[in-house]
Amino acid sequence: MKPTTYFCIFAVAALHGCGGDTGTPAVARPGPDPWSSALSVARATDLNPDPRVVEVNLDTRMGDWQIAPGQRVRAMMYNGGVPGPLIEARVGDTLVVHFTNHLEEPTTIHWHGLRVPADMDGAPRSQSPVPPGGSFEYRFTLTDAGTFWYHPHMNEARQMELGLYGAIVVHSPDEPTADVEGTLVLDDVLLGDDGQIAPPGDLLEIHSGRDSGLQVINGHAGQTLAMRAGQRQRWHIVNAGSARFYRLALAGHRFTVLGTDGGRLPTPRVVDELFLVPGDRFDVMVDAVAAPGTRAMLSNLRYDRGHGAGVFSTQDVLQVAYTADAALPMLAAPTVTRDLPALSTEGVTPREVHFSERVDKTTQTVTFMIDNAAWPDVPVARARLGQTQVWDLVNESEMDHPFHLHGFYFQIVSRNGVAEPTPSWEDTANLRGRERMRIVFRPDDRPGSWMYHCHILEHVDHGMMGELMVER
Ligand SMILES: [Cu+2]
Repeated sequence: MKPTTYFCIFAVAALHGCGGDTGTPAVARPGPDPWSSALSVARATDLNPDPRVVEVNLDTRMGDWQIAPGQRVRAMMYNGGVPGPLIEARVGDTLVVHFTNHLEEPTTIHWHGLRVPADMDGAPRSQSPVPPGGSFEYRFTLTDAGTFWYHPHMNEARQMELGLYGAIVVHSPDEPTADVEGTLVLDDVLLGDDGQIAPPGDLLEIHSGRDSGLQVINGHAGQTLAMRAGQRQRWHIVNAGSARFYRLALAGHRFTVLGTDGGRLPTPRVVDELFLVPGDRFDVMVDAVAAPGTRAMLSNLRYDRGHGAGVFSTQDVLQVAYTADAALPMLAAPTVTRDLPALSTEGVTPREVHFSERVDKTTQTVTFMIDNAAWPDVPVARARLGQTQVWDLVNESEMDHPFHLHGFYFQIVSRNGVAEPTPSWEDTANLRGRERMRIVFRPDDRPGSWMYHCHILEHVDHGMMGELMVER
């Protein structure tokens, strides 16, 4: 069977209906030829004929990753690819993953953004590592539509830099119409003098996080994405980089944001830029407003993530090349909505969580801390089921720390006392240098041990992680 791809022609209307859209012109809208570029990545093969069960085999092994034409590096791979296979399902489906670890070191799979039971979360204190040669069956219900991803939760800075990550897209029954739908997994890979992925670096790299190297999308450098004038493309974007922040802009185009980490926004939002910290996702529409035969660059704009860390200069991420085909009529703006009320924080005493760092130049070590302690010594935070949690995340350092909470989506209430304009469900959000960010969430099911941490992989590896114990 010919595998479908990360970037494929997707008759979304036919597969999922086109509820939510109005005013769609009644014209045939052929897509371009199927992508033959390296943007294509295999989709996981569903072994189960039951339409409500997606059952896949997934393994980790060492292999050769063709990162650019003529350039191969030794890598860790899911099912022999980087990224791992795209897992696609519908909300309400059961996902079953038969996982086998063929690496020479233990690993786990964390389902970033999926609201799974604690013992399926692949995190420390909730799952034993899968040893070399070992297997584990992950089985859970997909409760939310959106863009998610999977990756190890052990030796993150090494295993993820070496290629262990993949995307998950969970569709809802009322998907808006797009001509083409695909997934873009962003990463950058640092190569050493020997042409291989560089081993973990020095104090400076641990401090800033690995945020340089070859820019890759869906595992390959120097990509080009075809677009037809008038077309509407839907991009599911995942930032799988170790420490790279993205401020994405596509010259001459705007993005219509349908959703973020925890699925749809209350209404779509039209923006010029998408800001993704490590671990972040976006679900966006891109309307092809330029002329046939033209080109546009998807760029990562300059961003300063704080004193002592890197200042990113503008970099090219993806070339967009318009085909010569005549322009299609533009589609009306998508009108999908979601009932997403702001969670009340009334009567809840906020819990302060402090993020800080300590550099010891004598011993050449750096420690990243939560509440003045490094994992595994960070005091356990406790919460009861149904009890609203208001956390004030206080960054005592000058540099940004992208905050990730396992198990539950949160809303950002305010930053430095300034209220966020629109509620959204997030599992990853940037905590800026010296910022106080208030978040609210309610663990109303799934008791157990849940991690919260900085998603700069070098920082989580060097202590910036804590545990939330949710009790009945
Ligand atoms: Cu950090």
